[in-house]
Amino acid sequence: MKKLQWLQRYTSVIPGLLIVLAGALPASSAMAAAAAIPTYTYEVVHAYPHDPNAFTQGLFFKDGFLYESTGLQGRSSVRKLRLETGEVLQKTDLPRQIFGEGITWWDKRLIGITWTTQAGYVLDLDSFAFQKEFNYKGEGWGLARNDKEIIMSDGTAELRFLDPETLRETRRIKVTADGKPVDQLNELEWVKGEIFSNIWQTDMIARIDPKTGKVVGWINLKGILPMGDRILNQPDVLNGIAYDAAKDRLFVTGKLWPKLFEIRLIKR
Ligand code: DDQ
Ligand code: CA
Repeated sequence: MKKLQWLQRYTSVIPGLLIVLAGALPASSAMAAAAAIPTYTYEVVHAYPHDPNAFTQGLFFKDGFLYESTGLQGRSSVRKLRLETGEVLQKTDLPRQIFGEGITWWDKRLIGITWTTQAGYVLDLDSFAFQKEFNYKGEGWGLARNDKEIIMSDGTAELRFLDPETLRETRRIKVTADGKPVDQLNELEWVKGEIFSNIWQTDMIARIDPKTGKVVGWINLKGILPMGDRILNQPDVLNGIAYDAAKDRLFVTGKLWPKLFEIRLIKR
């Protein structure tokens, strides 16, 4: 009897208490919403050697080879690599004043952008011979492509789409997760209808719906490069995603990383 009275008294209070608690913790609803975005971890399928002096800024895979651009003033370059050995098969240095950023390709051309010079360059994809320069406003960070367009990041939460022939901007999307902008979008890759973008200075890759700009998945690569291989408090962060569509292989590396990994995603 006593127990019942106790129960009656307190059950009437509990709903009110919950409302008060929910109001006091606005983060809880945001966390619940964040939990709705699927997260992925990874499994390393292969680890390959990668030049630890390459400050990786752009990466793509084409016809059996990796192409990489590197940054830093006076150390920027474009390279063609053998995946299995990391061997540099071909290389051209960019002018000293240029800080190299993302690269992609279209037909027989390799297209690259630079960090703060508001200028990009076009090279012959086979010979790496310089063809022309083009311009854009703002910073240049990552580049990627799909069947119709070139996609560019600039450090903000916006992605630009460029016409592959004129290299002029045609439109933009804003990238959001739970309605909040996601900035620091860096190296990009088009993977099976989504845009993958690593977030600068984190181990996270956002999977972005190209129509809405919404983040539809987070890939957490925490621990992929053992801490012993990292220079503490240095800029050797995850940067570089390449996809081999023919063999459905996904590659990642980072700035100054001694390794490049083929990974398989695991849904948590
Ligand atoms: N960005 O590629 C994210 C756009 C810029 C990276 C700039 C990092 C500069 C670090 C310089 C450290 C010198 C070892
Ligand atoms: Ca890429």
